[in-house]
Amino acid sequence: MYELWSARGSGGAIIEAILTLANAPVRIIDAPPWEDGPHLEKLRQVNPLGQVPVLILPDGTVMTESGAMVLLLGERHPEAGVVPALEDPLRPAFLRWLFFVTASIYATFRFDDHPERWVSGEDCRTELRERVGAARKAMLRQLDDEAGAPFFLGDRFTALDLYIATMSHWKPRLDWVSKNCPRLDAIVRRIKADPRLEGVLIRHFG
Ligand SMILES: N[C@@H](CCC(=O)N[C@@H](CS)C(=O)NCC(=O)O)C(=O)O
Repeated sequence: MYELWSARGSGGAIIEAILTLANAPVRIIDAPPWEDGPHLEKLRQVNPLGQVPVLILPDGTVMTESGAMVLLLGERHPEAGVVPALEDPLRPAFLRWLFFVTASIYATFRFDDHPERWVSGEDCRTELRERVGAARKAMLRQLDDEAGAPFFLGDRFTALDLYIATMSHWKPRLDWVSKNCPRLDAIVRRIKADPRLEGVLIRHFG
């Protein structure tokens, strides 16, 4: 049995969706990093960054970093169909954009969600928020330019579509994505209409 430390509306939705597609048993532990409580200390014990998702494998191995979890679950549960296999010609593009969404986009939220961790003074914090927000919008536009249809990689559904469906709910939020990133918006709608994922996505995003 897997154990997933997650929180409503977080990137834990991506990992939960993959485990659902794989039909893999999982125990979900609600550990919202943005709420005070005794869970925070426990979360820091498994992930010193205090971030979710954290995936504990059936043998007790702790994994942080959603991109690493996606690749591992893709290997262990190929039936979930979310990671192109080694010989698949789509694999290089998948890897490129998986690292783009995780290392370049997802990683930015820790800066404008918590500017006080990085700079002091309200002016600096406002500027940091604005610059990170603008950089993120530019990256979302780049992602939109590269997006295929009906899925990011064309005919093939992958974990990239789960990241797009999840992250589009975060800043600058779904309304902005709908207006500025029509291809991403179409992917979000497509993923939300997938009956296999309805339970997970409604639980996380309503
Ligand atoms: N690089 C990490 C990013 C994880 C992350 O930023 N998670 C957010 C929730 S969606 C979080 O826990 N934020 C709280 C914080 O950074 O303090 C990953 O891909 O898993």
